[in-house]
Amino acid sequence: MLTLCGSPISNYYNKVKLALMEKNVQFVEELVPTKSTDAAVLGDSPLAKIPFIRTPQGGLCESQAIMEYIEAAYPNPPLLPADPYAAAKVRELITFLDLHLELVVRDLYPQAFFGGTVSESSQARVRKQLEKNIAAFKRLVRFAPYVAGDVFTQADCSAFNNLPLVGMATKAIYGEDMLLAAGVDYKTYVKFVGERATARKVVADRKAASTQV
Ligand SMILES: N[C@@H](CCC(=O)N[C@@H](CS)C(=O)NCC(=O)O)C(=O)O
Repeated sequence: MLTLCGSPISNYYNKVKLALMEKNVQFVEELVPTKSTDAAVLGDSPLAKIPFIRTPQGGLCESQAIMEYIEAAYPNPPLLPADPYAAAKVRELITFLDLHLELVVRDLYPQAFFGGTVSESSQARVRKQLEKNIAAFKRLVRFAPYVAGDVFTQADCSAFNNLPLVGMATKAIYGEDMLLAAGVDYKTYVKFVGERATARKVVADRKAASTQV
């Protein structure tokens, strides 16, 4: 049995959780806070980031490494196309979502979500980077109706949990949702994917956990 460790308020935790549920993999959840100094946690996730999983063979961190493990260990139903090029295009899109959008906008979270402040120079730097990266993402994303095309893939596990954060954080800091402003209609997409039972469970668990913190 797999154990998914972290918190249901984390977008990367929910990326993996959505994939596990889509694949009907049996797993249990264990609440582990970020920035743990616990030796066992650091053994599985040396940067103390969440999520990480515990497998019968040992621990594993980094959400995309976990996604690849799950895909290989539980191939059905697949969340990557069989065709190597199509599968690589899904991975490419995940890189844009996780690295070029979410990781960039993350610098705004202290002020957007946690009552802190982000310097004006940092705000300006992030905005410039995001303008470029959102335009690039727009060239790749399909919304047809899923982010990579006509089937639900790993990229949807990332998009469903990351795109709303990009929208909310930019709206909070700059007064405009930079995705919508660039013509990326992720809201229709999130509503569509949000109708899946698996996505509903992710959202319900996130809301329940958010009211506890
Ligand atoms: N690249 C990592 C990112 C995970 C990540 O940043 N998780 C956040 C929570 S959403 C975290 O653990 N933050 C605390 C920290 O970075 O110390 C992944 O894909 O798993």
